[in-house]
Amino acid sequence: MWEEDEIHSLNSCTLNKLLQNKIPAIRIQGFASPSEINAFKDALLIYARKTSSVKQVTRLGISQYQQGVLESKDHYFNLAKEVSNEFAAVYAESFNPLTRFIDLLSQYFPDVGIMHEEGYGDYFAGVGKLRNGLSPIHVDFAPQDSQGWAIGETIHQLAWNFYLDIPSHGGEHLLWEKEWKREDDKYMADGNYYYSSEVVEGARLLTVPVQTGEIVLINSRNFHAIAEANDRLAYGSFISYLNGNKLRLWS
Ligand SMILES: O=C(O)CCC(=O)C(=O)O
Ligand SMILES: [Fe+2]
Repeated sequence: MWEEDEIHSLNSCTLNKLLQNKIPAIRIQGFASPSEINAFKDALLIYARKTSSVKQVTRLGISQYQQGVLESKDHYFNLAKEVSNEFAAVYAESFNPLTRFIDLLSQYFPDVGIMHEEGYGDYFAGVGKLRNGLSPIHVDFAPQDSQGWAIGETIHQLAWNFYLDIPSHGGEHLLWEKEWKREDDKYMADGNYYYSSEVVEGARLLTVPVQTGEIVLINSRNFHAIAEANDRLAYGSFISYLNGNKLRLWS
């Protein structure tokens, strides 16, 4: 899979290689100034609606898995409208990392936008994740659990995270050189989305240190986890590569 271990900056070539799973990650530095980061962090922590899938994560915003797959499509898209309005207020008080990121990607890819569902509207995109403890081994790949949704047609899936507050110890991103296949689900924890460590046995592990202020993009079909940390705050979404050479963001 990976042709090299190095983590490169963003350009058309690295973006295509990440989609093809030929490199492990892309790192973007200097995305926002320290004052923008602080303003955004404060606004996010005050206003964003808190929802949760596991006790280690306080989710600021919603997720298609938690409010959609586990509840219903109607529920997710009703909330998507409401929460997108709430987030517009958060951005108005600080800056809008979502449109800034879409503009940045658009410099390297012809067609980038927010994911849309026929008959329902736009997906919500851009969720905050405040973590305490470790995040277990998992993958994020919509065709695994989202048949009947437009994202079920995802060909490649990336995740981007803008790190807003990273503790000085721990919180590294753990990335295995192993792409999810249906048969791996035999290692899935009962009734949950994560896996026992047997699933990555023998696969190469890359530990990616992350820092406040930077963005890291991964191919989220690979197994990944986050090392133990307290009050680790990140913001981001998924990016689906779809037929017609499109990139579409959603959370
Ligand atoms: O915060 C991170 O480093 C990664 C979080 C994660 O699992 C994801 O964005 O899919
Ligand atoms: Fe993930």
